[in-house]
Amino acid sequence: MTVEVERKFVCDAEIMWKLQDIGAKCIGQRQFRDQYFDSPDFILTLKDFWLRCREGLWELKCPAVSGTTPDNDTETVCTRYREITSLPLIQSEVSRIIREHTAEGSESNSSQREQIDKVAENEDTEICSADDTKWLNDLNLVCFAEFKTERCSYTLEREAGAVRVDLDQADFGYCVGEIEVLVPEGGDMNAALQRITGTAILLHCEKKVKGKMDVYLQRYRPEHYAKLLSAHIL
Ligand code: TPP
Repeated sequence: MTVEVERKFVCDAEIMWKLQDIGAKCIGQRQFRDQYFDSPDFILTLKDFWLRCREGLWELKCPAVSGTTPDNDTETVCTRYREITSLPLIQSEVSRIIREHTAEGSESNSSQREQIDKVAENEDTEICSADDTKWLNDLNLVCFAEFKTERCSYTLEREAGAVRVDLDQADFGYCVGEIEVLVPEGGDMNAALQRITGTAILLHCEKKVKGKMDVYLQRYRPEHYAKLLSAHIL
């Protein structure tokens, strides 16, 4: 399993020149549509889990750092998420989170619990295709955000390894840059944080900025956004 370490930055008109100046190579441009899912009462995102389908590929981003308040700047501007991309693993992890949440409260009934358990054990889903939505219905998951992104990707070779830079333009009128390093399980997290900070300094892009989802929810899902803000997720 890999951990995605990422820092977002303001994507201004000069950014492409700055990337060229520091020797970053453009590795392609593509467009994709993202759909994000959660329960109607936001069980996943209030725990900082992000379930996404991007062009038929599923991904679950899970918080990779415990809830302690970091005291150094590098840590606060970089996010770290463990990424799960295997659908059966995603299904069992999501049903575990929902099951645990449901066990904490008293609002569930036994048939709801049975459905959740079925998805966890993968009983009904083994022979399903990736676009099958039955498991989403069984877990009562609904799409809360959907948007398209036009992405230009760059790679920059640093002493300790490559750094990826993505320039994203979302179809709801928001642009953001992302500096990203993937750290394999047990890899050197501090080195990755340093490579990202070093790149942000080289690009003169040290100002903290909102992500696409932040802006999307604030605009189109204010109730959800307010809940995430008060839970200190966004
Ligand atoms: N980014 C910041 C700066 N703070 C956060 N709390 C999050 C992200 C949490 N978060 C919100 S939406 C989302 C996550 C992990 C899923 C999309 O992640 P992102 O890396 O923005 O998507 P991508 O670059 O893959 O489009």
